Amino acid sequence: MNTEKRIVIVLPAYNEAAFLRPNVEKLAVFLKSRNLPAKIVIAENGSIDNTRQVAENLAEEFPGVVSLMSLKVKGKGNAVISGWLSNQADIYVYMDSDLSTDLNALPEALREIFSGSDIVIGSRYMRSSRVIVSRYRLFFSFFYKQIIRLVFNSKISDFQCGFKAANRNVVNEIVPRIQDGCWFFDTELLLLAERKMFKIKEIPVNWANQPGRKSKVSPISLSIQNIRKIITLKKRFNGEGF
Ligand SMILES: Nc1nc2c(ncn2[C@@H]2O[C@H](COP(=O)(O)OP(=O)(O)OP(=O)(O)O)[C@@H](O)[C@H]2O)c(=O)[nH]1
Ligand SMILES: [Mg+2]
Repeated sequence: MNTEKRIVIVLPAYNEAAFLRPNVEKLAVFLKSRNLPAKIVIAENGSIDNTRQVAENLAEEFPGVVSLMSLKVKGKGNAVISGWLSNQADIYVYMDSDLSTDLNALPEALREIFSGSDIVIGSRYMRSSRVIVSRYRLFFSFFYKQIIRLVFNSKISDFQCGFKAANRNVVNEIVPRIQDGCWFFDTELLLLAERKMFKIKEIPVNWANQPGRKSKVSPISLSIQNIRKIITLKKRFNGEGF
């Protein structure tokens, strides 16, 4: 894909030392093979393994392509939001650094943004999506999205897939209004954008957990936290007259 647009891809990374190098190399090779002049920003905070060192080495080995942001505040949302807000670009992408979403979604997402979508999200719930996930995780994730759809009257099918792209309007107008810095941030992003009538396009993705990697999420405690966050956001929407 030949593009003059500036593309930034933020990879949130926390304790990813074991997987970061192969994944960043894979992404860099992919970008080159597709002629995509994107910058990769590794957004790391407080890892207790040597993720930061691995990221520094990668930034040295891929000058002008890979850079590192070391953040003080914890949370995946904070990492993505800081990575997006502190880089000038035309298109902003984030993907989980374990590359659980197949990279073929990237050119498709960019094409959709070029043709006028404000936000493109990977969805694991479309007919042609291919997803390898345990029934246990599937249960929580399905239940979560159904609750959100009901409470907020949303049309979105997957709030939490770790693959999203947005244009500059979204980053200027919606991202600064996100209040959650952890796991709820992308649900908030999508609900705010949907309310403001931004054009959101869902694309099917192939999705699988990286073999051997342990998730950083505990579904039960996350569900409890999320219920509180849903109530708070609903109140905020009512109060602010969104
Ligand atoms: N910078 C930063 N990144 C984080 C933090 N927590 C998680 N991440 C990153 O966020 C991405 C997603 O983490 P996962 O553990 O796969 O969580 P998940 O994808 O929501 O859950 P699974 O469905 O179990 O994979 C990975 O790239 C993590 O390294 C954090 O506190 N800070
Ligand atoms: Mg994951």
